[in-house]
Amino acid sequence: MNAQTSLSRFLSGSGIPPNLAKVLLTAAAGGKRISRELRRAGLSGETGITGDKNVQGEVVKKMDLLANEILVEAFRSAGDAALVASEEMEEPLVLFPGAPYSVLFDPLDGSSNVDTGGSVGTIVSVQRVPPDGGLGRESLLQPGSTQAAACYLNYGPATTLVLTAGSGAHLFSLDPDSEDFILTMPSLQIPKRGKVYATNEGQRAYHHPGTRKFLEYLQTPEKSDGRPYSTRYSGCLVTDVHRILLEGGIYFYPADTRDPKKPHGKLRLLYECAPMGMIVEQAGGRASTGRGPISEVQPTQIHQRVPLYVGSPHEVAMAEEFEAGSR
Ligand code: AHM
Ligand code: MG
Repeated sequence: MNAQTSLSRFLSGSGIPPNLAKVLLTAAAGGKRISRELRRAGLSGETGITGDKNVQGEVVKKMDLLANEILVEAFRSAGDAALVASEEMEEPLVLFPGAPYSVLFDPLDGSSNVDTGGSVGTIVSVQRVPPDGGLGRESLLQPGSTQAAACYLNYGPATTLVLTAGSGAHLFSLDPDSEDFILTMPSLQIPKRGKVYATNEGQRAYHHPGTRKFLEYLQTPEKSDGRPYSTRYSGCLVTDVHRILLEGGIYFYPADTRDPKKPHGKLRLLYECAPMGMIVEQAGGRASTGRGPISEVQPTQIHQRVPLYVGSPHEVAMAEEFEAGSR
């Protein structure tokens, strides 16, 4: 593939089932619209909050809702998703019964960055509709290992799309002139280890002892193995994982004691952790709850939260040892 392979050309030559390719193209088209709206948000009055809270009790930004509408409408007009579920919708929405795939998304990940010019993202998980064709919310309670595809868009200085349909993870850059996604890094390989960690250290007081010990270890100088690590934390999972995918290291959002109603941390399994995990694993990295692979967690609720440790194999294995108390 050369530098001018467009997303549609890549997908049509990739052996990905045409219906699945279509779902990924719809997600990319939605992402393109979100990227456009983000660039003009300050002008169009789409900054700030709506005054409402979402189903999870979190403050909703105007851009959260706009991004959600854009994606729902993209899938509605494309006709290629049976069911869509989102961080911003309490219940899944039936769109096209009979379509072979369902889609779950976080329309605007890291949206607290929008008003201050920071990077944000979109995360999409694509699931197969179960063979019985049932479209209840239970049909979406599938472990990450069975995802058909996943992608994320990072809206930073450039808009970047990273996708996998189970054979490698591939990076596309949005060409602002042609408005095409162009393949710029095929078959990504995450470095086996890195020099960076991303986590919200302000929450240290709420961390469990294993997490604290892990952090202390990363921060302790030891020239022979490259410590101390550096912190890079943007407040956007997509942006932080994107850096780690390219340069190595670990992102983690652990279980903590901050909110007794959220004993498993903050991030949602089905539309944040599972798809980001699939992408990183397809690039040779790992995604864990700290106890085992994210991809093996059997979901019990659509908006379920899990602890997440994702990145280079070396750092994720180390995190698991600290969380298990074996070091
Ligand atoms: P969001 O989907 O509502 O934006 O929440 C997820 C975000 C992640 O992108 C980010 O890593 C994390 O929440 C930041 O949370 P905190 O402010 O607790 O560090
Ligand atoms: Mg999010």
